[in-house]
Amino acid sequence: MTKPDKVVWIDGSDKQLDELRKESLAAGEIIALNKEKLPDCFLHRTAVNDVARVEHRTFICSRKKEDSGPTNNWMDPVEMYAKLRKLYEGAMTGRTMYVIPFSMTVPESPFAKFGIELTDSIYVVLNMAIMTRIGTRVLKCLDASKNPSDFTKGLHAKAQIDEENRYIVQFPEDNAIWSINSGYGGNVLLGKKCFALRIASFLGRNEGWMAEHMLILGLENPKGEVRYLAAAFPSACGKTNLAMLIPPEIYKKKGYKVWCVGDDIAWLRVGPDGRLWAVNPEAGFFGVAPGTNMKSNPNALLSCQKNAIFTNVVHNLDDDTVWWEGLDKNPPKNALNWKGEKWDSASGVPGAHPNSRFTAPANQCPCISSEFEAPQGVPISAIVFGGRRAKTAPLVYQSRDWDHGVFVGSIMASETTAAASGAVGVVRRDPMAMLPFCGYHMGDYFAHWLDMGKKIPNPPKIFNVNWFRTNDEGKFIWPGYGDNMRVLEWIIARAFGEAEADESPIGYVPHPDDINIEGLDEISLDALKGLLSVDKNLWKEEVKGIHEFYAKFGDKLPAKLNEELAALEKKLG
Ligand code: SAT
Ligand code: MN
Repeated sequence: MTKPDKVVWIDGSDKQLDELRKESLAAGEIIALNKEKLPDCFLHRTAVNDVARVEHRTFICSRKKEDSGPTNNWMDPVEMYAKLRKLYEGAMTGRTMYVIPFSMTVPESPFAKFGIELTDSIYVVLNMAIMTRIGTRVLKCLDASKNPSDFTKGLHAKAQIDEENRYIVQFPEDNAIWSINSGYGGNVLLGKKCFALRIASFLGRNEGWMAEHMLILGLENPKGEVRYLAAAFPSACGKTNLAMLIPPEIYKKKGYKVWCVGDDIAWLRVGPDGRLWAVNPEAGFFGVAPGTNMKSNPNALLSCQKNAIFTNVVHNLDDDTVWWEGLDKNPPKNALNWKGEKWDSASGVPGAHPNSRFTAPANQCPCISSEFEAPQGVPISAIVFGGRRAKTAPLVYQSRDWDHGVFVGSIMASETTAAASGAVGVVRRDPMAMLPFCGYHMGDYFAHWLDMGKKIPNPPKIFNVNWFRTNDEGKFIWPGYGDNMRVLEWIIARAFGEAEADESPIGYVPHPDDINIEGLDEISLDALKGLLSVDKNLWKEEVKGIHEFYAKFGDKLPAKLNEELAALEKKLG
């Protein structure tokens, strides 16, 4: 259909990847960076119209419309295939098609799922080589696998990078993903959102497991015990920062450590011991660059000092390094912006795109967990939901039980970010941070969550956090970053029944004394009280919004969630 001139099978060897880098360099698709300062690192610029996920052009083409649901775009698969076939016709003429066998999680893991991505972009090959396990090693496992649902077929063509004809399409019943007219991140690295979330969430429902938009981290206490939590936040709300958090000095001194298992996606299954176990299906980080610095996230910065790909950041021409807003206070003088234009930092116009990214191998992260590639994953003691909310949501609260926790996840709302095209800063409902990533009807997804609760004999406790509450001047009250450790400590202690809490209409909130603010000068006990307060009037407003949102799902909304909503209304008085 796409009629490539050449077909190249990706074997995953360094030799082949090196040759591809050379070809990509020669074609001007990537730029080599400083060999001493950033060894084996490259810069790539996407087309200016192609800088983020495109939710309005993303489709879930299940056979029946009601299986895709009110939160997804849908088209009849027969129609969609026909429409796309025309766009793919001859799209690779004069180009090379790369065949990338890839595996989500280590291919030897019993939880592994495999895919083949066909693409005409070397940038995609090089990114997939970091983000997933690729090559002959995967083909062998794929050969041995007996379950057809273990294999997803992905097709990507850049075509003309034409926005009007850009389509990111999942066919869940066919285990197929077709993507065309984009060359950017989540639209084209098909192992990531398309497969590991949209297709995998559908598989998980059918097979009794969960694919979630969650980071996974391990918190080591001074006794050397490591307790794991998984946390769901919308794109560009700090998952990568939380996953690699460096505890404040007072914690470090006592011997607390945080270990990163994953920063974006978790696949969760009930283990033989009745707990919920999680693996990170990915092999790398595709993190937001702006705001990443030696204070906010040194581990992320250290992860991308070699073998990394930078997309849409500033190019410092003096020493062939990269820069972005918030990296440091010294923007380069002689530089090109993310579009490749001469850039003057004094102009006040940002040089890096707000959704510019680094792609870095996870095993380069200084705090990568020893369990990062453990085939059975890690046992999860707490699930944390969170979003960006200037008001309403307190710093942290705990759900009363699993079902109430599902309710808390289902009513998540967050201000939109630059990770997707469209307006930024608008509050929207984003249940479990899965709004753009659920591969089937969101009402059925809620039912699956409730159902999983019955299947996990020893379920994790469920929490909600909000690092983003602002004061009257619009400034964030909570310092965030490493200091989020103070909240995680309470969460983990609660999960193990080792901490106190107060009852509130929305769930359990810590008593201000329960959050350790030792050594945190910018927060007074009064400010903390404010952060933990639950404003009944704001929550009554919130309830109205939830009613509106729930109405979308009609009779697919599990009755249990309506009961939870009624209970909340009653508690608010
Ligand atoms: O573009 S990605 O989907 O990979 C990143 C994100 O939006 O979370
Ligand atoms: Mn994400």
